[in-house]
Amino acid sequence: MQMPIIGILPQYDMQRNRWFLCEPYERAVRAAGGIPLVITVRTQAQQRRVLELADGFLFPGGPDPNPLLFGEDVLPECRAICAKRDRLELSMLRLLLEGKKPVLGICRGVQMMNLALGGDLYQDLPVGRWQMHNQTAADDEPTHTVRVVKGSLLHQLVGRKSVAVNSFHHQGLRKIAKGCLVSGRTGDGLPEALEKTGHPFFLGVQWHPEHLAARRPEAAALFRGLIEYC
Ligand SMILES: [Mn+2]
Repeated sequence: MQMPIIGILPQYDMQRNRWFLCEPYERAVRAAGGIPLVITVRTQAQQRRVLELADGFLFPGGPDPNPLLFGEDVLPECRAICAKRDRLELSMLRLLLEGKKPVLGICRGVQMMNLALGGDLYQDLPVGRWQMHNQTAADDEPTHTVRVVKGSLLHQLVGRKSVAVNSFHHQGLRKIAKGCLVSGRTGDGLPEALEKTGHPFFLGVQWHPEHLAARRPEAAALFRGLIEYC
């Protein structure tokens, strides 16, 4: 499809009550040939209408999903929670699971995908037990590797057994939702990529390819894949 419309779920500034979107997401979508369309609608009828309108969807990074969503009380290690985003994104993901339109989730995005399908999260990845996942290095500096499962969608897109990625998360995928494949993991076994089997393109990654896409073809490939599957 020529110039597909990519519906992007926005971020939310809770101090100023503003929806916003960090530029690298929309830049990466445009560079891959898509037209970014930021979605803030909230009723389910409005969401269904937007679902018809957009050809593919992007769920970006953000604060911690509320652990109550997977039946756990909030631990002290859990950080900011944005109920507005939790509600909108879960609802949109559930609607998207009924169809076959391509969906790419980034960081919080992959966590919400796992929750929407019935999985859960570690509320915190303590340093010492896990390798460093909340880097202080620059946004576009890879700091850990992810081993890619042969034959997965991720493997098809990046074309390699391992990718070097950046990492800005302190939570992680714990119980993996039924019907999903962990297509990328770190050396210490943390899931970093999730795909839904039987869906042409329902892929989430725990890293931030939008910061890497300008210089690294294997990061740009995720956005190109999203556009190509539209
Ligand atoms: Mn990581």
